[in-house]
Amino acid sequence: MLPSTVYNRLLSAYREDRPQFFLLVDPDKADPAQLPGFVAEAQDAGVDGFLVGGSLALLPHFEECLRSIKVAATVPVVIFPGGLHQISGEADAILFLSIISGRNPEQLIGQHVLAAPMVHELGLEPISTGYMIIETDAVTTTEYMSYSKPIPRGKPEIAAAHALAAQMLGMKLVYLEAGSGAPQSVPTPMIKMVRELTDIPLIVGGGIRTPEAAAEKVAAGASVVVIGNYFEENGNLVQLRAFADAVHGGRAQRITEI
Ligand code: 1GP
Repeated sequence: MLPSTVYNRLLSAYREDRPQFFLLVDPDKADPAQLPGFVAEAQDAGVDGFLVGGSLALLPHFEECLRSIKVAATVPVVIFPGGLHQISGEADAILFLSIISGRNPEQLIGQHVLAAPMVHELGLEPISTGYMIIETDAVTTTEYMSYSKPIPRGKPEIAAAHALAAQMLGMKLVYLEAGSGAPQSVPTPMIKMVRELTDIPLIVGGGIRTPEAAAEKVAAGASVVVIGNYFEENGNLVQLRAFADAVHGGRAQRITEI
């Protein structure tokens, strides 16, 4: 049996074809006092995990947010770091992200050299992730802050070659990112081609605002669908279950409709 780590949980879900629905919590938009209730509600609705982080940090309460989430969380809580300021032992794991779509050495290896000793010392589980920013009609915060050129959205083969290289380099996850609040999500043919060429879990996020869109990402091959912005509106929380059901049942419409 695989040791119980966050990565092995993701890997088992991938191998057993159980798509996962993760929420992104941006600490700049969160009230720590509200987080335990939000987390409990999300889990009841079927959320499988939480990513916590963001490209910017305007408020100094990252760790407080993590602690508040952990009060109620029974599912993995994973740091999605915007930089070195978002490393903490309060989470279950950290996505050790290399922005492989760009050629900015700081985002490929520089920041990681600074982060690694801290992650090690904290005993935090690092999950090495080949992270790709995918072009949309807007320049997203992720793209701007990372000085990383996105992959053209009409070129699925470029994304697939990057994903394959990430897998060959030993990375454990591939993450296709349109950017938080992006006007378009990652194109379905790109997800499909990355899925066909690789056999590690594939995370897809950015600009997903309907259960149908979430299901479409899963049908194309996403192992984990991440949604942030849409659930920052309180009124949208009633739809959590519809999204969770769409992700969990999304394999049913596989491929024939794409
Ligand atoms: C996670 O950045 C995304 O990959 C979240 O994007 O906020 O647009 O859902 P949204």
